[in-house]
Amino acid sequence: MRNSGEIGIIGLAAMGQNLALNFARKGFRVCVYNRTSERTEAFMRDRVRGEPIVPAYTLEEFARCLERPRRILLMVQAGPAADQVIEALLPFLEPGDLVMDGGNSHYADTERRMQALAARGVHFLGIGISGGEKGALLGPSIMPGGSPEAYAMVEGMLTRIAARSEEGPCCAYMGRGGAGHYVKMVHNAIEYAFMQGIAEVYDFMKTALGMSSETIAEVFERWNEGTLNAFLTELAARVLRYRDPETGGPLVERILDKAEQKGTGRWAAQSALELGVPTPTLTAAVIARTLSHFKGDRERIGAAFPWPDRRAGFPPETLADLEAALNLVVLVSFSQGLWLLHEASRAYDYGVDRAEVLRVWRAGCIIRARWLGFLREVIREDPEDPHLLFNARFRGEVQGRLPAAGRILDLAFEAGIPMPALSTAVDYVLSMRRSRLPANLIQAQRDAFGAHTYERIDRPGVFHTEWEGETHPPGVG
Ligand code: NBP
Repeated sequence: MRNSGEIGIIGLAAMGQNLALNFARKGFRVCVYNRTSERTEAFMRDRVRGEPIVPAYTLEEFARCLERPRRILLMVQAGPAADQVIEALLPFLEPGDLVMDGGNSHYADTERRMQALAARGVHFLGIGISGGEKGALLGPSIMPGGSPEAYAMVEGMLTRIAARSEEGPCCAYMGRGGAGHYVKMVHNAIEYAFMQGIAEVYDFMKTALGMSSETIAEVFERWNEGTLNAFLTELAARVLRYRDPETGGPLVERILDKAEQKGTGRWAAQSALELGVPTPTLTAAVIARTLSHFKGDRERIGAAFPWPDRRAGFPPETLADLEAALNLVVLVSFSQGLWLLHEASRAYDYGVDRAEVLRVWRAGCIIRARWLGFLREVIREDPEDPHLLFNARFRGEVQGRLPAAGRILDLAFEAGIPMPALSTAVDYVLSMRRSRLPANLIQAQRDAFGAHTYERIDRPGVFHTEWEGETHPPGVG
């Protein structure tokens, strides 16, 4: 297949293999390369069954295998590995070729790589890909960012392998520079928050209501029929039903309660803090994973910190309240993520169309949810407003669920159940609807101890006051 490969894939771990098969099964001629040749051999032997896939065992051979301009998709570990592959590949590239990074790279790395390759006349796209291994094979959600010219070189191919919803292929141009990876990062942050919300209501049902995994699975299945219809709701039910072949009991109850993360949720929280956008629920989900790691400390403190057992006497509407609470977490998480995306797009000049983002998330990706159609309508009503909460229909959905969320938080406190996603979601709404917050007292104190100045509500200007009494913390001696 010398010079005839329409697309080249570097990196043949789970994602690269499945994307190669997906492209090939859609009729594209694919060349593949992996640093360790045994992996390439195993892929060709175990998985390729007549699809138009040609292996290359050196980068030179790989570059020769592709038609010009070359279109190359990197599916290697994010971070230094992506830089190393690009560095090694460069001698074999020509101006006009296109390199795409489909890994979970940091958006700032993507911008840096894009500029470095542009200096050599090579195009670069940062592509967020969601859907996990199965999605890669059967149709992922694809979020490409970079120059429109570069995107035009692969639009036809990417939209062919993407998942499809009733609104078309789940692949669209996300914007300039690192927009694709930024959007994927926000996707993952929402995914963290959605999963945290699910984990919290599961904990409530198990710990406070004493329900079995089987019964909780039934509840998630029922919720999946309604507004909470979503990949993650469905998956929660499936996972809860799975029985451990060794013990016969639910496997989930045998799994160590330490949640891992690969960094995208943390990057989103860091970016939000840098841009000054409050995303408390997205951040709380990252922190909850971090906190879960301190298992030994939790056990030690818990043993010395008993909580009264208040399992009896829950009102009959508790399950309906819980469903409303999880809906609230989902809605608020999306609104925080979409605000972040709005501000990032402005700050970095991405030109992101958030309605298109929501369309691309409608199938093939981990945060696929029924709410996305509604959210897209809301955004389209006023695309320039950063806040979904300013939209009457969105506000109605949130407002109607707040009392239930409040009741759940009361009961959770009594039962000693932490609900960081739910409590931050409620706090966020309460804070965003308050025209006056107690930040005035914070400003007064800052001015009193550090002469940091303040503004007034009754006239313009910047003020400082010589506050009376001791305004410095006393020293020793
Ligand atoms: P991994 O993230 O586990 O990466 C393994 C691949 O990277 C192998 O092909 C490995 O080659 C290659 N690699 C490494 Br590690 N260091 C390299 C280097 N210095 N030079 C060349 N190749 C190197 O694979 P994955 O789980 O398939 O994910 C691929 C990318 O897609 C990642 O960025 C990931 O974050 C992203 N992603 C993954 C998922 C998912 O569900 N897994 C979903 C969406 C996005 P070797 O065989 O020689 O070691």
